[in-house]
Amino acid sequence: MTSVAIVTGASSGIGAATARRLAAEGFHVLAAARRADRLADLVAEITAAGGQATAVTCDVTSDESVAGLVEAAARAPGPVTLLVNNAGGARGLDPVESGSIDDWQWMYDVNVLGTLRVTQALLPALEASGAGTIVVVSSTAGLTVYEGGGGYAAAKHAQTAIAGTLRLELCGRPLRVIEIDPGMVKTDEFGLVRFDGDADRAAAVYAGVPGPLVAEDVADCIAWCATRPEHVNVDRLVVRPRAQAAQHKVHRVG
Ligand code: 8X3
Repeated sequence: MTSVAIVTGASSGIGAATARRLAAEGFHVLAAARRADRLADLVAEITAAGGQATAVTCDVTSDESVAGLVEAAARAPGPVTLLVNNAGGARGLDPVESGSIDDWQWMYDVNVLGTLRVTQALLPALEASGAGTIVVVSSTAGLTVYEGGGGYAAAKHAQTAIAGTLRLELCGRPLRVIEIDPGMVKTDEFGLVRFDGDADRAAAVYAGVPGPLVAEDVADCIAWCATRPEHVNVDRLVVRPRAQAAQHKVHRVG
């Protein structure tokens, strides 16, 4: 029977790339996100490529919406063996002393409480599958702080804490927890969301960087971790572009 993988934040970037990749690996993918039109296009693309996917409109900040995702999982054509908590994002690059409470609230709600809500809701189905995998897409900002990144780093550190705690608490049950920490990834929307639609500011982050990661690079890492034999737990995978040796050590040309 086909295994089912659930990917949140699947309408763009790392989430969409992960949905495509997992479908190519043979999963039936439940692609979950708020934007139904984007999901419909993604599902059509996956289906045209010979894969299986279902769109599920879902806002990870809503209990009711996540309950709908659980119902969709129950109707899916196979056991739910994989959950990729990918929904998230950054807002603002302000110093802590002037950071916007609204931005910080949004980042905490989506990244942290979204991961908590979706994971809690789907744990029974993942465990019932006999071998469930929970992926938490955090960030190198979950390991290291940087100026202006306080709100995002606080949220990502919290996600990292959730992943580590969950792995301890689930030890002995047929569930594994994988944390993925990408560094600089050039996606269509991460920077636009962070800078409130300012495309120039978003592009400047990657200016001159020879080969930032792209969404498919991270999807590749997620797929590799999630398809290891079930007794293997890749606790944490940190992935950066070669040109980014550390948060502040970025090689730029030109
Ligand atoms: C990685 C983004 O801002 O830490 O998630 O480079 S950042």
